[in-house]
Amino acid sequence: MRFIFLLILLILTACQEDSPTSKTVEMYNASGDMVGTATLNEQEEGVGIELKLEGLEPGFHGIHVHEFPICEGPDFISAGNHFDTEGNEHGLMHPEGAHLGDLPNIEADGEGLVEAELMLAGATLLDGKDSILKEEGTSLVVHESQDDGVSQPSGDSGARILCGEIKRDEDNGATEESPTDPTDFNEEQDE
Ligand SMILES: [Cu+2]
Ligand SMILES: [Zn+2]
Repeated sequence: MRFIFLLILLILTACQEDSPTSKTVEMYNASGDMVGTATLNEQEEGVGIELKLEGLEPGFHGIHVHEFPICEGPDFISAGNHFDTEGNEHGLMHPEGAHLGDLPNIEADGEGLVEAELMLAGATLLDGKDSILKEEGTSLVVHESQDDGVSQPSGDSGARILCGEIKRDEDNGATEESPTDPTDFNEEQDE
């Protein structure tokens, strides 16, 4: 019984470590209004992104992970360039691409809503050079127009219209799956 108790303790400790496997990012527009969320999940192929947005112009929009976790409107230039760990060219269709932060375009429907699931292949929320949480973190940026997949430096996707900071912090993410139901412990200790 003691062994199981220790095992549970170990698991709980592991969950509370710095690297979350899931994280919710709030997305803001140039006026500073929150217009949706991106839920990031660590998966085998990379980081899965579940995107829910509103208030966009109908049609396609470029979206990328940018290198700094700083979303200062209205232009979001503070987010820096695309997140890139290999010195690649921009674009999922570029022969010398792509940036690790490059993603396929998203499409807003006639009401300006987006519900999409994307995969940031090769990236991770855990430690390492391809971690989108390394150093201070990164950001998720949505553009005014569609990314053509080849033009430098950003696929001719126009202005940055939404931005969300992807970073480690106490009030977001890591806490979601840290279960501490004290009754679990009591049951074990009764033995
Ligand atoms: Cu971008
Ligand atoms: Zn790029």
